Amino acid sequence: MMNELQKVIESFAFDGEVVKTEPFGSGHINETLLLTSKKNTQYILQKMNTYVFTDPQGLMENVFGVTEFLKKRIVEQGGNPNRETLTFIQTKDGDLYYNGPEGAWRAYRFQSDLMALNAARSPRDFYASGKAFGRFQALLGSYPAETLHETIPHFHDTPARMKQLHEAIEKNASGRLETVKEEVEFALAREDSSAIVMDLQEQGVLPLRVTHNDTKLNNVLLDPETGEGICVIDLDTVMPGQAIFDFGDSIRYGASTAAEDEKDLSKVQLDLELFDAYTQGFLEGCHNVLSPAEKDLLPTGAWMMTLECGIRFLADYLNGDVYFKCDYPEHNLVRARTQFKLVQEMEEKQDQMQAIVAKY
Ligand code: ADP
Ligand code: GN1
Ligand code: MG
Repeated sequence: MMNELQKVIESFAFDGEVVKTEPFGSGHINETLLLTSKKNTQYILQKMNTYVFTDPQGLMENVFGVTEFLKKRIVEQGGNPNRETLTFIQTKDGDLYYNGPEGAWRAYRFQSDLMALNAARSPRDFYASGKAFGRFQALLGSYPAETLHETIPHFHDTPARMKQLHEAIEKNASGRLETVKEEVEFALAREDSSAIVMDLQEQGVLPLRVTHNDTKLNNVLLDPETGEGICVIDLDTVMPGQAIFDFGDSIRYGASTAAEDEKDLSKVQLDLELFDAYTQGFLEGCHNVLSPAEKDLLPTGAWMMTLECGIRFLADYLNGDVYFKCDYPEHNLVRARTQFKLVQEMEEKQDQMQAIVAKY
């Protein structure tokens, strides 16, 4: 009898019989597999996390719309659309994804000549990722935002994330509340400042743009030879959002001197050289579409994304690790602590960050 994974694989229009299947990448949300066919073609097969993404059809319509749009823009600019954006593989029935008792699965062509990094090897890598995310946003500048499904409502609405933390504290589903008093206090001490960006958005000071919303370093593929940022991936959260949050989430993850789950907090600092490199790359990639207010608020975007991510890890720890993939029981708490350490670093280095932004 055919096992479940085989049945999923059979449903996609791959070129040649799949002969090898291996776990791949280090994303926190989806289950990612690398497939190799008899013809030596490789594919990424992903089981979408439907706890996180409750509308896989809407999500895949976004991915379809965005990749088709990007391909056209890339061709206009004389680029290679198959290299510079994701190409997904339809099912044999012509659907955007496979939906069955085995879950919701989608497949992409594997970009075997590009690489994803979990940490920048040098400021150059980080500059390159900034340029790619900036370009991504510039390319989507004329995308019809009203056609996008909101795949995760209130995704970067920090006050709403604060509310979720309050709910997690109240429920204390994991019974861990007693052990995280210090972290909870740290987060709640910043509650009053958590609405700054949403308020400016409501006042029309900060415009909504079509943004990526998950701009971790490992969500852009680089050319291993030239070091250039080529292809932005992980398009699941492309939605109307804040440009300063795309900037900020990259800084949160990539401008730290340590990994997101480093246990030794003395190793976790904000690296201003990396901050500088990313700022330069992002602004170049954006082609100066950002308003003076947006530029001025780039450091705030970094601070807010780091605080928000810390809150999300902490809330998930209290909820019993239902959202982010964890390798061990304290994983989410360790992650929350690195984020809060970075928040503190950003508060201390605010003037230096502002001076770097002013340079460009
Ligand atoms: P998650 O939402 O779990 O982060 P991603 O879509 O980011 O899932 O995929 C996880 C990892 O798989 C990426 O960080 C990258 O290393 C790799 N990956 C995903 N798609 C591709 C692709 N088309 N080509 C090459 N590598 C890919
Ligand atoms: C998740 O999917 P991945 O690993 O690229 C998360 C981001 C967080 C990040 C923290 C859909 O990103 O929002 O910032 O983990 N994605 C989703 O590392 O929640
Ligand atoms: Mg990812």
